[in-house]
Amino acid sequence: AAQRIAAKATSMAKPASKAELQPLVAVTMGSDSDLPVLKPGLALLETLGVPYFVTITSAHRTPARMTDFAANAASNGFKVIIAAAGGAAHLPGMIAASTALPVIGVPVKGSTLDGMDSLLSIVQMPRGVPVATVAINNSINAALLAARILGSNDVELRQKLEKYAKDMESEVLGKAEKLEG
Ligand code: RP5
Repeated sequence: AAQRIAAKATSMAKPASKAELQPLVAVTMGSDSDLPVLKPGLALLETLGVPYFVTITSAHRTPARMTDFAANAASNGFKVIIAAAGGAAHLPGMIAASTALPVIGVPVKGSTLDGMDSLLSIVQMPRGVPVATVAINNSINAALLAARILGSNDVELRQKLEKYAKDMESEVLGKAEKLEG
């Protein structure tokens, strides 16, 4: 399975333009039903030119695959992992238990409990096993945080993030001006 993930990591990488790039962010989810929540974050990674690999590893339905994925993530060349899950959302924490790479958890809102179950499952990690938890369904912030981690060692990426913040500021200022008349 490790080789399969490594091979797919190359074939399924979705860099903005350069297909040969090593994926730096591994994005995984507990179920394909989580994919719609992750889509905006994946699109942002593409916009930022951050090559990523996307897959499904369920903590409960495919525990061996999940552990294999996490344990081999660093040797597969990934630098950051984004893990999304809903309900009893053990995936990000279990991945963090099997790798020393930074893990960003995205709590996915399910059909009941408004995502509070996912949020608490992901954020309440025991001391020693950190997961950086973003807001419920906020894959945009997961992508931005992953990019910031990579950007700490990549000036060009950091400049793109600075531009992202500037654009956001201009947008809000424009709206405020319009509202004020
Ligand atoms: C979790 O259970 C998944 O992350 C998903 O959010 C939730 C429901 O999964 P499905 O029943 O839709 O496959 O493991």
